[in-house]
Amino acid sequence: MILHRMSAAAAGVVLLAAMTAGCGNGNEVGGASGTDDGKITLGFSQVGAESGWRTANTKSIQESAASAGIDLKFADAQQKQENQIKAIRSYITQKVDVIAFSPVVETGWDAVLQEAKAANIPVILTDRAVDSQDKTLYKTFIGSDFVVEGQKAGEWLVKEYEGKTAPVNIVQLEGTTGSAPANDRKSGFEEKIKADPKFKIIASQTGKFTRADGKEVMEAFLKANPKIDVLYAHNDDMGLGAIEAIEAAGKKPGVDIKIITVDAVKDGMQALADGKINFIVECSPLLGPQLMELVKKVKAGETVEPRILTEETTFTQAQAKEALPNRKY
Ligand code: GYE
Repeated sequence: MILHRMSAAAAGVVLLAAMTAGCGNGNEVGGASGTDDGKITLGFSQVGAESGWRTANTKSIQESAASAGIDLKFADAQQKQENQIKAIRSYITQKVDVIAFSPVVETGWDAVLQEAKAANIPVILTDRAVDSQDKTLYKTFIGSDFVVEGQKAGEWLVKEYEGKTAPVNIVQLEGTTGSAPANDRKSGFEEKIKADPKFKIIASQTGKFTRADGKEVMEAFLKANPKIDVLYAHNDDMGLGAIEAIEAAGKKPGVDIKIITVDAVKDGMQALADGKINFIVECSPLLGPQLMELVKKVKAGETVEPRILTEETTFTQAQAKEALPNRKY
């Protein structure tokens, strides 16, 4: 309990530092509401800076707010729900026009979303979902279908091992525990492979969507399991960390161990083109322009679609080589 309180206090300090550090560059949580200059003010609570995907997503949101003439108040929650709740409460106090956020985990949002609703501030979910039963707590949810992404990963694997009967030992690096992409990429993948008993998930653990944790967990997987045929990582960064661990163990990533990841950020695509990853399911982080359109619409009181899906594709090694030169993130 004491420990818990201490970590909450420490997190508060981090958030405060983020608030002050952002001053003057349009990133601050604090400051007066921007409504007096006639501009729309958007309070955005970001998950963190855990991956290449997230960096590209933040850039997309900041750049498109600037070009849409929207006053953006931006806070990085360092992958902590308590920081996101604090940021949202602060946006409510500042009476921003619209709140948008990418929820780090799916559960536990109803209370703060009810506060936003009571203050008449529309909320837009970007990238990740919440599990609230009350759909009036937010106007729309814009982002990918993570179940479909997991299914695409599973379908590729089923095809890759078509006609073979030997057991296929799979290890899985899961995203942040309790997050929508970790839950859904896992269930979509497992759904596609479960019909064939040769596919065996022999280990599955979170690597928190980061390179460092991906590497560390893969090291442990390699030590505990002499025969790993396939790695399924819920994002490129964990896959890239795992590649380092595989190489350090004297094995060839992409050959001795086949690797499937999700995102298709530049570093992932490069590893795919280099033959170290075998297949990537794309997840686009470029949500900024659509988000700003939605912000304007909800501010104007227009009705918007409750679910807006991002279009995305998949990449083989040959397709990655072709797409790399024009890749934006
Ligand atoms: O795949 C991962 C990031 O929520 C879709 O979060 C996003 C995921 C993305 O950390 O790299």
